Amino acid sequence: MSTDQQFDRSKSPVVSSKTGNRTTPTRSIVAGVLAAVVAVSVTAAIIPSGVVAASVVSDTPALSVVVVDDTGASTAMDRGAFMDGLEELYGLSGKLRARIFAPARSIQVPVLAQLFGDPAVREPGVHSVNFAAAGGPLTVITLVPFEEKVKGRLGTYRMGFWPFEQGTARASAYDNPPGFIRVTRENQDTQVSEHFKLRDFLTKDQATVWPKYLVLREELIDKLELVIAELEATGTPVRNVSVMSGFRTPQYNQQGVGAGGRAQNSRHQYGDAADFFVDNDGNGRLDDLNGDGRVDMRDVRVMLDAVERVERRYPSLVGGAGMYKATSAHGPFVHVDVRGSRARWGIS
Ligand SMILES: [Ca+2]
Ligand SMILES: [Ca+2]
Repeated sequence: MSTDQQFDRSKSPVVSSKTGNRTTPTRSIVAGVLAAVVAVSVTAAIIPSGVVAASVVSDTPALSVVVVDDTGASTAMDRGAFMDGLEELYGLSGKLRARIFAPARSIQVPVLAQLFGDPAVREPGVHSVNFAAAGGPLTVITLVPFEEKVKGRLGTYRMGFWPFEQGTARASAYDNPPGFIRVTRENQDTQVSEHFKLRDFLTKDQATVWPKYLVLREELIDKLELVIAELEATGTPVRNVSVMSGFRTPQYNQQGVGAGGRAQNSRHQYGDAADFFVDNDGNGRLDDLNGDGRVDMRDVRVMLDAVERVERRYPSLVGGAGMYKATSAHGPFVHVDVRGSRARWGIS
């Protein structure tokens, strides 16, 4: 069964993640980070070329962040702004390591604006900073505007045309994406969250063409991380998740449209869908998650049940989910997306 049947039910626009319940995971991260800040002075430095340096300094009881730009001027942030920034930074899962911005949009997260500097992040690109207070690199991604796609291409990378461009989009969730992440050989391993890298979501074609371009939504990454956390909390250890299919350019998606295949308006074209499976043993197929000695739809069900619990807890991340059987081409897997309304298919 394809996702086509589900498309007509999804008329409502994507719900902003800001309306979600952001209690436990984020707060524990904030508390953890604050503990680290109180314990030691922490320094962050831009990795590639120095735009700003930032220090998080402890001055108990007041905490402040001091940011130094490349002219030597320093700016202090108060504790409240720092707290707000951190809570925004890591998503509902507390595990995001990259934030994605449209080029026209100024950075809404104060701590990021301070850390990265506004001029630097207005340039489309993948900007990383080693932020020790957060336990590792953080990345601000500024999108290449959608309008830079010409005749279905960006440079030599083929993308095709989105449903809205072809006049077939029927809901605001199917508007053109705001822009693209430029993925290079050098930045493809950038960690977008604890478990995922940029490369995990790339369309699986045009292997020799660089740079490649990617549509990816933070809400999807956040949801995948929450599903992993849910699996772990309920007795399924997760050391490796394989994303079989993340973003699909429209030209690539189109090749598989048809009976039993991909949907014309597949969410994969919007960067908010992933077909994935837990693969701790790294053999390229789903593991025996329920421990009954077989790999089948019951193991897909374990993943789906975790998705259901995550959606109940975080209504802002609601979306589609489907179970898929093994074929000669692939093992069983689950599809999830964050289209903004509930859709289910292939459930057994
Ligand atoms: Ca496996
Ligand atoms: Ca099993």
